[in-house]
Amino acid sequence: AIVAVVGLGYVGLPFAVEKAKVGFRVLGIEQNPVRAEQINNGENYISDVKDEDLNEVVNNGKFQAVTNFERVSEADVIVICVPTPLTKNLTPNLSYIESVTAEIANHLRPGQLVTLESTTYPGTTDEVMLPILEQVSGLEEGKDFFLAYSPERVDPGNKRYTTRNTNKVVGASHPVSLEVATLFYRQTILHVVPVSSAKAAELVKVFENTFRAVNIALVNELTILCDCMNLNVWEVLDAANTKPFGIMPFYPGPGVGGHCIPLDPHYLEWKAKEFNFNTHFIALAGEVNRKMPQFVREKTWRVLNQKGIAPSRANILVMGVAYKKDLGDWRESPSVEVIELLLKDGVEVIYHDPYVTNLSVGGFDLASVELTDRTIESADLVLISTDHTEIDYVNLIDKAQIILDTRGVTRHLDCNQAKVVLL
Ligand code: SAJ
Repeated sequence: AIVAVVGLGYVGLPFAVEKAKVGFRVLGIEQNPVRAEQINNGENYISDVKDEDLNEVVNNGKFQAVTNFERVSEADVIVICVPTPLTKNLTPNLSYIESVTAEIANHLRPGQLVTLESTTYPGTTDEVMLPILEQVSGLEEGKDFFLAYSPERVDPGNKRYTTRNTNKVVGASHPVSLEVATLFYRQTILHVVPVSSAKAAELVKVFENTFRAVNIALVNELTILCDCMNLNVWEVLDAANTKPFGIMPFYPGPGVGGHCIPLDPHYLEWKAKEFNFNTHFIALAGEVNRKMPQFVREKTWRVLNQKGIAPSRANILVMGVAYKKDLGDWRESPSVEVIELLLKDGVEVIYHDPYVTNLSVGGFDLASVELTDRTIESADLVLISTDHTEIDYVNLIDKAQIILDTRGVTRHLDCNQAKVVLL
């Protein structure tokens, strides 16, 4: 069978390589010619994809990338993994989905299955894509062709859960379409969970990420409260976790980054307004999470002042700029926002991140400094902003003058914690 994957980013490329590895012929349709070229040369650009896997499927002819839809009618299944960004005022921008759907509609033929994987508001598949596909092709969904929605659940940097062993929810409004889509996904994914409509599957996805955003906001709010009450929020959370079944593993941080958690809940908020329904949790979670970089900046000031150092004369070593640990993605990273705030205060900031060699923030171009004892000792304050696993935190505590740990990564270390201030 031939699978077309539209959009070869951090969702599409791992999916395409997985399918090609198990024997599907995969036609990648990628609008960016540079990326298409890289793929056909076996050059990998997504860290969750193994270079050798990409090379194997490109060299054995199972996977190739093109930049247009001319050959999409060859495919039995067309999987759409294009971005669904939000505009500045948090309204969904479906332009990518609409344009690729129109292209597919022009080449649609009987027997094809089309599935959407991009995170979007409930209703996109049935209310936006279906009309375009039927009207332009003249074919009938559920009879001539099949349409379904199946959200990706890739967790960037997670080595344990991959595309193959992460449970896959699939939804379609027509029972035959649901049957066809479920069969397709079951060929490469261990556990597929069908639901009764595309809308339900769309809601599952935005709810999952809303759940994370709300719970992260809850522990962030607790952090600010503990700061007022001079309590250690990490001690409180760890002790609360001793409850049978514990509380979910959510922990404070300098804010919420990445392209999913800060944004996805607003798809639900936007759709709910159609029914004059206010999703208070979503708005509040966004508000609390967006406050955290400012809170880290204020706490940094306080720690410096307690040492008699004016922020404008301080030099700070920031440890970690990626939006979360053990990966190099620093776009929409709260750590970068903290750096920008400190630079505006006149603080001299240097950073070390094993995954991010260069960074441009607030008009400055910074490069990751080499982590020598000298670099650590000469900083007035070391700010741990991303808790990469490979850092030697015991040595960091030993050599640093003072540490502000915004991730609680040092709290269980068996060493002198006198120099550590926890968020
Ligand atoms: N964060 C906290 N405290 C926490 C958890 C996360 O401050 O307790 C921060 C992280 O540092 C990061 C941000 O929130 O800056 C988002 O982290 P994340 O791991 O929730 O989000 P992503 O975007 O890396 O990946 C998530 C996936 N996460 C997990 O499965 C753990 C999953 O929800 C989605 O599949 C994915 O977003 C997506 O693409 O929607």
